[in-house]
Amino acid sequence: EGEPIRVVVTGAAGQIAYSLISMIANGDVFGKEQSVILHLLDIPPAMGVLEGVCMEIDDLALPLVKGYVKTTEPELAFKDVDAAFLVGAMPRREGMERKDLLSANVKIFKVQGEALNKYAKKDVKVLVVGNPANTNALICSFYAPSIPKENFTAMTRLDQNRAQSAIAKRLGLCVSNVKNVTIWGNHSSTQFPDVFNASVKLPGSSKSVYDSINDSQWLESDFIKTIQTRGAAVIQARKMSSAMSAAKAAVDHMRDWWSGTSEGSWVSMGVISDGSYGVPKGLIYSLPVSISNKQWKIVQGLKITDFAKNKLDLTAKELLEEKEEAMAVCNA
Ligand code: NAX
Repeated sequence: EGEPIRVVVTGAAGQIAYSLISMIANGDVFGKEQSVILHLLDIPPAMGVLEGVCMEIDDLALPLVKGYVKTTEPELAFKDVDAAFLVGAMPRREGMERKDLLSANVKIFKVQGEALNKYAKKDVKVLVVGNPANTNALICSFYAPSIPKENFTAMTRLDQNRAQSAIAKRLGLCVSNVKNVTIWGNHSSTQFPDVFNASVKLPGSSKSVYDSINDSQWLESDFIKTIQTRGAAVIQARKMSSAMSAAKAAVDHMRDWWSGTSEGSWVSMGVISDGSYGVPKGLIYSLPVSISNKQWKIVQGLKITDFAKNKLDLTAKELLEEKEEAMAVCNA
């Protein structure tokens, strides 16, 4: 088992964390051989609930858990951590736009960036889930200049999973038959779920999703709209935002970052843009990445149609605006 790694989950008393913590504790992220010490951060009014969560961590009786730290103090929460799930934020409620959330949430990520900078390991892997995830990750990185920018990522894996599942369902196949769906841009309704480069794998054959579905009308309108607004649809039905699926997506994201992607396949992560695909440099933008040795690399050479290019630009524009607003909040 070796040395335990330290893993922080913020918003630890919240609904996503409730699913996420048990999966981390079970070895679903860092492997069944890797023991963990959980660092659980939340705010003072949530400490009673967090106490209950800790009781349940005890009661899970999982051998990989070597301890936990329950705290309201960022300096304790981020001390020597190897991996960070930044989930804690004010969640979007029914009828609320992401923009309303921006100013409240960027302040949280400024504080946490500063704490990561001071207290975390320099190779810490940071996954931001709390919305607006891309911009929060950017702010967090900005305030943690001693940690490489590549170590800050935002979650669009839930969008990827939603898209992959919707395609599989339409074809009556299993999700594992659908490969290389890409989410471009912001985790918001401007995201572009792209199946142009995706394929359907069946034993002995591989076909593009476009050819398999053979309905470009559906693929370029209803499908995209459904994925873009899926979060709102879940809120409307459940009266609460996606939690079980969000936790699973966070597990998928960090697990792939930790152990790599398989040859020829890629996943989508919000990462610092380097100008690839004409995306403005210096945004946290969801891109197709392949991963080995715990390092992600932007997949190059994917075909971008004019239709797609438009969508890539639109979501970049939103991220540039968010960045500007966020910097204004931070500098105020
Ligand atoms: P909950 O409201 O259930 O939990 C949030 C928790 O964060 C609460 O316990 C709260 O006390 C805590 N918190 C607030 N401020 C904090 C701070 N400064 N430090 C530490 N903890 C703090 O929300 P939940 O449903 O768990 O969602 C969490 C976040 O994930 C929200 O921002 C939500 O919008 C976002 N989501 C992001 C998704 C993505 O794909 N990137 C999808 C799911 C989800 O909507």
